Amino acid sequence: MATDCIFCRIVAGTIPSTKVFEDDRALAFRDLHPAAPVHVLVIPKEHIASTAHAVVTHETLLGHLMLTAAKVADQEGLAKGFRIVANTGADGGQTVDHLHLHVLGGRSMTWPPG
Ligand code: IU
Repeated sequence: MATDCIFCRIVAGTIPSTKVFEDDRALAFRDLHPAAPVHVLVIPKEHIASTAHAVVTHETLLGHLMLTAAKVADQEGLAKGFRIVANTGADGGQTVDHLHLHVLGGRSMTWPPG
């Protein structure tokens, strides 16, 4: 855990969140500022700063996060489709330095994103 990391604090429960899924390796909670009718963040409980900081020992965990994102989408009723986003680094639009997958759905998405 990184003590100065907001998402680590959410994992620890010292900052509240609206959880939609949790297991031993991952947590999914509703984004505080939703950009779509459904907007959930899927994070590893282990602190990894971004996808650019992931290493080969995280391979199974990264797969688990992707499967968790799909499970959350199913749980949220997004049968018509959804988008999974991993903003990475400053130019990627990442604002919280704890790896996270955005699961967005409930409306038709546009492409390319801004
Ligand atoms: P980004 O990809 O790093 O930009 O996404 C961070 C997201 O975390 C963003 O959508 C915020 O609204 C969201 N968020 C949150 O849900 N709760 C928080 O306490 C903080 C950010 I700080």
